[in-house]
Amino acid sequence: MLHEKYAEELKKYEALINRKNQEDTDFYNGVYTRYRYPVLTREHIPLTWEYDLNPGTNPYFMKRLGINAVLNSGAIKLNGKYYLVARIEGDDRKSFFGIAESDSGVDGFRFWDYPILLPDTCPEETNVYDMRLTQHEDGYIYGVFCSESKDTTVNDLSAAVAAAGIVRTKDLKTWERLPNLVTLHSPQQRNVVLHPEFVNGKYAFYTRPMDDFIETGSGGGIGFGLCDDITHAVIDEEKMTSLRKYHTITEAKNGAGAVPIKTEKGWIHIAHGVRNTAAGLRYVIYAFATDLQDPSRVIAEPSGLLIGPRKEEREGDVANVVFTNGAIADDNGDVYIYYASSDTRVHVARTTIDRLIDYVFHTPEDPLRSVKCVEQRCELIRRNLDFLAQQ
Ligand code: M1P
Repeated sequence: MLHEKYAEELKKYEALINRKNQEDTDFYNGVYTRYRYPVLTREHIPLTWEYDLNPGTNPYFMKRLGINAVLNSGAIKLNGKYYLVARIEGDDRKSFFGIAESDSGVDGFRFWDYPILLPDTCPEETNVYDMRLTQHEDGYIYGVFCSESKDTTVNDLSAAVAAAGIVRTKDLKTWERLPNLVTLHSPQQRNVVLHPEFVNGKYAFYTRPMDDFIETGSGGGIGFGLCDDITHAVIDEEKMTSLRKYHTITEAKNGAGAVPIKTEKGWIHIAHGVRNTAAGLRYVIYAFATDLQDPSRVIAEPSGLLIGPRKEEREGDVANVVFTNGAIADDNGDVYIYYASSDTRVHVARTTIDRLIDYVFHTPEDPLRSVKCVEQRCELIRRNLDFLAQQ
């Protein structure tokens, strides 16, 4: 006999999963369409993951293994279905990955019965999160994620070491764990992305070199490096492809974000950065393009912010976090950008390849000082006023 609460909770759960998403018609910016409801939240977690359904062992129908948040998902389309590999953070603040599947890409995301069970090849690892999914031309789907371990070199229980973990699969069901990425000239890495094509016959990674767990160091930005063998990925030369610059939208880059989208004009990257403000750190999502032949070379870096947080998406002390790990470009040119807000849930924004190209290549370049930002805006206003006067 199931507990009476089970039927009640299941009804709520099914209503949530079956709820149709709607375009937010109040919002307009010409670049992308926002959707009213988040596509993944902690309420999307199946009841079987949190409750013990047997009244014999759970007479009060308690949550046994609670989930705090669902965020920062990688994204991929396979055989006509949209998949998100989400970071699922337990109430214990440790994360794991689960796969949610949808027919539309904007609603109906339902988690598979079981989360991903990664092979436990890394005994010192204490946490994993933020997996980017790359469908590589070698035939595998790769997941590159943040792997966190205790720092055993110092006598400090809170000290951690960040590395890029690598897994691969062909069907999202069976996952092979490969050794973590080694970058010979950067002690730590976070938010690393695998490029979908070989570059000069090698595997190419966008990196975010870090001096320690939090510090990006004196240089910083988005790095780029090649390696011969993905099964023992070592990058001996890491060049900076997009430097961190103070007082620009890319003030402190958090890594390459989503896997780049190939277009006729270049690779389009949708990334996130952190700005320093008097009010604290503020995350932004921006876009830039790299050269088709040499994806380490930035060819356009607009000063606009691609996606900013909506008022109603802001929450608590992480009110300014917007973060993206995944986008899906459909064959018809539609692009779905999955982004997390406030480190609690995943939203979707829809645009097209044409609009992204137009935005990235025709928005003025990232200026270096705030005075120049205003100069740019004045130039736009002047052109508009002239144009209006001619009508
Ligand atoms: O520290 C909190 C942030 O950690 C990650 O970003 P980063 O590696 O750049 O610090 C992300 O998980 C982000 O969502 C989170 O807010």
